[in-house]
Amino acid sequence: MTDVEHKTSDGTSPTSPRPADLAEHSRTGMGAPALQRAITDHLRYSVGRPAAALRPEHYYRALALAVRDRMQDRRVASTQTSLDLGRKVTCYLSAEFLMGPQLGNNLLNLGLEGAAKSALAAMGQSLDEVLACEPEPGLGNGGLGRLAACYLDSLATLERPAIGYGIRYEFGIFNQQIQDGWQIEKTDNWLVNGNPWEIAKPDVNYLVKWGGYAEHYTDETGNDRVRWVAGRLLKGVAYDTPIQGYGVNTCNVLTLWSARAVESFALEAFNTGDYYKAVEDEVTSETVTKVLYPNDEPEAGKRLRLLQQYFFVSCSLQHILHIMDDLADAGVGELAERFAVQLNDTHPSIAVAELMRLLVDERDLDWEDAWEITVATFGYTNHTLLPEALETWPLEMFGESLPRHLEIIYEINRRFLDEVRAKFPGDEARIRRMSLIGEDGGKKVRMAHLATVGSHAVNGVAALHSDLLKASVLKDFYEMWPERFSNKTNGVTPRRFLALANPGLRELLDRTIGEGWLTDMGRLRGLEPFVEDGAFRQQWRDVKRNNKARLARYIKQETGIDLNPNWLFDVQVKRIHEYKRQHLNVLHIVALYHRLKQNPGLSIPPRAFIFGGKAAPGYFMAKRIIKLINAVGETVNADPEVNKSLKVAFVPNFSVKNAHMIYPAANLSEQISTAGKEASGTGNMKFMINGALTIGTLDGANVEMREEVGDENFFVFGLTESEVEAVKAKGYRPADYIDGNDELRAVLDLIADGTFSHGDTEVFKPLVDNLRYDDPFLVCADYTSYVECQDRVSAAWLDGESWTKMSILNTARSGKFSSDRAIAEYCDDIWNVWPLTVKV
Ligand code: 26Q
Repeated sequence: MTDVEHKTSDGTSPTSPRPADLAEHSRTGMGAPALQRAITDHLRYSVGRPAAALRPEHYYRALALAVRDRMQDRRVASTQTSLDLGRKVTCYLSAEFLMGPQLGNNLLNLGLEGAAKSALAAMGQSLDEVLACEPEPGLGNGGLGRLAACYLDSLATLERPAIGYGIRYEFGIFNQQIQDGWQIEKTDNWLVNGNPWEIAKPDVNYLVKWGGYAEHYTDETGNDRVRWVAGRLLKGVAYDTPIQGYGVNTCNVLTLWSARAVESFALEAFNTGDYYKAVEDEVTSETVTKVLYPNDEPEAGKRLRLLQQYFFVSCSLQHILHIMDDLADAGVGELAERFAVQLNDTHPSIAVAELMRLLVDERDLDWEDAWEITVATFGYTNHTLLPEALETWPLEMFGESLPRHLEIIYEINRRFLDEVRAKFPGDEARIRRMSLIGEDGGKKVRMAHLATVGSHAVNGVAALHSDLLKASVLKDFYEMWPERFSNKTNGVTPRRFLALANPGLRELLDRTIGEGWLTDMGRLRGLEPFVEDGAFRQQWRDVKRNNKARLARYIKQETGIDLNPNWLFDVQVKRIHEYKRQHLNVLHIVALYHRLKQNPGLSIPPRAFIFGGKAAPGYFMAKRIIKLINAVGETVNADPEVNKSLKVAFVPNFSVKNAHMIYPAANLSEQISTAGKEASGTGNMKFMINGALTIGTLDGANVEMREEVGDENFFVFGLTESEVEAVKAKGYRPADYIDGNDELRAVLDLIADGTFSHGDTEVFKPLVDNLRYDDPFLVCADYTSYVECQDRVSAAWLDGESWTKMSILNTARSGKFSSDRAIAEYCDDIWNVWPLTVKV
C-alpha cells in the first residue's frame, strides 16, 4: 500500500465518520469496545500469534500494550506541561524500585478495570487469569525499594511533576525456593518474555567514565582546570516506564538506565588510550546493570556495586542538566529552582561529588557557586541506624575508581571542616568524628556524611528514627545545622495495598463511606460509627474470612500445608534478619508446642503462624532462621496432639505479587524488632490498613501507629529503645533471663536437642548458642514480655465481636500512613514542588 490514507484496524481512518460503537480510537478509547479492538490489534500486530494458539499470557501482553497506549498522550502532556509552565520537578534517585505487577495498578488508576473485564470477557478470557500472568519486576530488596514505588504512585496521583531514576537490572532479587527447609536462590529472569511497560530510548544515552586519573592543567585564559582522563568508558541507555496517577491525567515517568558497551568510534573520539585496555577485561560493560545486590551481604566494598551507583547517578544528573540546557528561560544556575533531587539512602550519594564535577569541571562554574547549587538541589533520606549498614568505601578502591571524585570530596571536606572548626574551635575529636574520611580500620569515604553535607534537608523515616538520628549517627551534624533535619514518616499507597490487594474490603468501604478514601485515606475515619453496627461487623468478618480462604488456597498450592481460615492468622512477612527477630516468633511457637506436649488436654485458641521473606544469600544466621521455621513447622504440622490448634507455614518467595494476598488475610501482624533497630517499617502499615491488629515493640512507625489507633487496640510489649541501651550499658547477659524463665530454658533446649531436626543437634547449635551466649538483639530479654503479650492476644481473639471492633478501628485510624500524606510533606517542606493539572 503506497500513498493511501492510514487505516485503523477496524477499517476506518482516524478522520472518517464512524458508527457509534466505533466512535473511539483503538489506541486511546477508554470504552470496552475500543479496548477490545485494541487487544485484537495487538494480538495480531504486536504479539503475532495465530488465533488458535492464544493463551492468557498473550492476552496479558496485548492488554498491557493497549493500556500503555492509553497512557502515552498523558505521558507526553505531563512533561510538556511542566516544561511549558516552568514548574519544579522532583527527581527521586533510588538504586531500587520494587514496582510490583503493573497491569492491575494501571487499569485502576486509569479507570479501565470495568472496560478491561468486559473486553476480555467478550473474548472468552478472565481478567484475573490474565493479571496473574504478569511477572513481577523485582528491582529491590524490600522496604526501601517498595517505598520508592509507593512514592512514585503518590507523586503522580497528587499531580506533582516527578521523575524516578534508577537501574534497569537484568536480574532482580533472586527467586526463593524452599528445599528440605532451606532457602535456595534461583535467578530472576524477569525480562525473558519482554517487558510491555517500558519504552527503550536509545537516543537518550550518556557516557560514563570510570578509573584513570585526574589531569590538572591551565586553560587558554590562564585558569586552573581539571580534566578526568578515564580508564574506561560505558554508555547508559534510558528505558522509560509510565507512572499513571489515580483519577488524574498526570502520568510521570520512571527512567531506568541500562549499561552498554561504547562503540569503537566513540572510544577513539574520547582518546582513552592505554588506560582503557588496563581494565577492559575486568568486567564487560553490560555486567554493570546485570544484577541487583542483596542487602546484608557480608562482602562489603564491592567495586561493581560502586560502579552501579555511580553509573546510574551520572546518567541521571547528565539527563537533568541536558533538560536544563534545553530550557529557554533558565540556565544551569537555576538548577535548584527547577529540580529537587532526593537521595534514597546513601546509595546515590556519590551524586553530590558528581554534580560538583559536572558544574566545576565540565561547566566551568566557580566552586562556591557550584556548591550553593548542589546543596540547594539535594535532599537526603536516611533509612537505617545500624552502624554496620552505613555505607563506606575503602579509600584506595574509591580513588582508583573515581579519582576526580576523591579530589572533589577532599576539597568539600577541607572547606567543611574549616566551617566546623570555626563553629567549634579546638574540638579536634569532633573534627575526626565528622570528617568525610573515616580513619579507623583503614581510611574510608563515609557516604552518609557526604550526603548530609551536600544536602539542604536530611530526614529520617519515622518520628522515633528521626529523633535517634539526631541523637546518634548524625548528632554532630544536627548540632552543626539543626535547621536541615526533619522527620517524614513513611507511608504506603492505598491504591495498591488496599484497593488492588483487597477487592472485598474495597467494595465494603465504597458501599459504606464512598470512594473518597482512595485519594484521602483520612476518610477511613468515617468507619468509626459502624464499629457499633453488628451487621456491619459481620460483613467485615466475611471479607476477612474470604481473604483468609484465598491465602489458604495459595499456601496449600505452594507448600501442601492445609490452613483453616477460621483460625487466627498470625503473620510475619519481611526480609529475614536477626534484628527483625523472626526467631523470637519461633520461640513463642515452640513454647506453645511445649505446653501442648506437657498437657495434651490444654485448650489453646487455634492459630496459623505464617512466615515469608528472603534471607541475603550470604547471611548465615538468617538462612538458619528459615530452616528453623520450616523445621518447627514440619514437626508441629505432623503432630496430632499439636496440629489441632497450631500450624506453621512458610510462604516461599515473598514478593509484591503474593503480598497482595497475604496482608489482607492477616488477623495479627508481627512487628517485633528490637526497639531502635527498625527505622520505620512499612509492612506494619500495610497490615494495619487491611484491618490486622499489631503485636509490636515501640520501634519505628509502630510508635505512631499505636498513637493513632489507641493503645487499647494495639498489643505492645518489650523494652523501649532507652531501656535497650540501658540493659546493654550494664553489660547484657542473656543467661540472666534464661535462668529466670523455666519455659524459655525448655524452649531453647528443645531446639538444641534435635526435637525439630530428627535428632540432629548441630543444625541449630549456632542459633541457640548465639541466643544463649551473645544475643545481640535481646531476644531473651524480651521473651517473657512477648509471650505474655501473646497470651493476651489469644484471650482477645476468643471475643470475636470485640476483636472485630479493634480490627475496624485499625483500618479506620490508618489514614496517617498513606504515602499521599508523606509525599505532600516532602513536596511542601523539602522539594517545593506543587500540583499541576495536566490536560489531554
Ligand atoms: C547496600 C550496600 C551494598 C549492597 C546493598 C545495600 C543495601 C541495599 C538495600 C542496603 C540496604 C538496602 C535496603 C534497606 C531497606 O529496605 N531499609 C528499610 O527502609 C524502609 C523504608 O524506609 C524502612 O521502613 C525500614 O525500616 C528499613 O529497614
